[in-house]
Amino acid sequence: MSSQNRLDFVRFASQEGVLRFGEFKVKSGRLSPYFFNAGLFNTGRSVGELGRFYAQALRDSGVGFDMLFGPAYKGIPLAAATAIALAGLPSQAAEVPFAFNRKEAKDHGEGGTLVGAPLQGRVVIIDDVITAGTSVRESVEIIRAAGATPAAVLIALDRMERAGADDALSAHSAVQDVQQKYGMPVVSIASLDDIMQLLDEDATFAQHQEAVSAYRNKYGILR
Ligand code: OMP
Repeated sequence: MSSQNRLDFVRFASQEGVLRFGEFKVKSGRLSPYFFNAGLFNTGRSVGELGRFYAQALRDSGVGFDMLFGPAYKGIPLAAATAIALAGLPSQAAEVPFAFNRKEAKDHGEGGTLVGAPLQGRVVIIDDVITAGTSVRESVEIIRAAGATPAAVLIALDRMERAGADDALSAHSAVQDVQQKYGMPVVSIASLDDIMQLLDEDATFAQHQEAVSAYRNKYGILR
């Protein structure tokens, strides 16, 4: 993705109320000056636009893939929206298979926990944000159990923050740990760097700049 596209994405997320500034307790227990709530892409227009950003980021990454996987629950509409957007890109094979899992196995009808296209070939996992990597780990297990290969993780926002407790910060982020552990790339539409650029360029966000910079200095991965 070009830096302009990434900036367009964080601006879009902010306009939709998905990216907010303030004080938010995140999964790690940290108090973050911003939060990205992908569940608020909740209209046909906005989720369609989101799918186009995911599709473009995946295409620009050059990652080879055969299908998409969206982990339940949040990954399900993300995988569908991205598959639709990919199918509309010029010179992309029109069929972009996708699958997702259920959280609870069904014991009637078609049964099982997997829905959609059969998991096969190189599979891209689609998610919103990686914090602890829980959802990625579960997805990798599901994909491997089906005999397919996890090829990459595609996320909306890379928060670029070091994992671990305050008194034992890791040198790496959860995203970097996922890349290292599974030997596959994590492609993001945008990152904390792009959010900081938005704050820098747009005077309406000026009051949040200091808090986000301080958070980046405290928890950000080393450059
Ligand atoms: P993992 O699947 O364990 O990596 O967790 C991802 C979680 O990150 C989601 O459940 C969200 O609640 C959370 N999250 C966001 O969605 N956006 C943020 O900006 C920050 C977090 C977070 O809690 O760190």
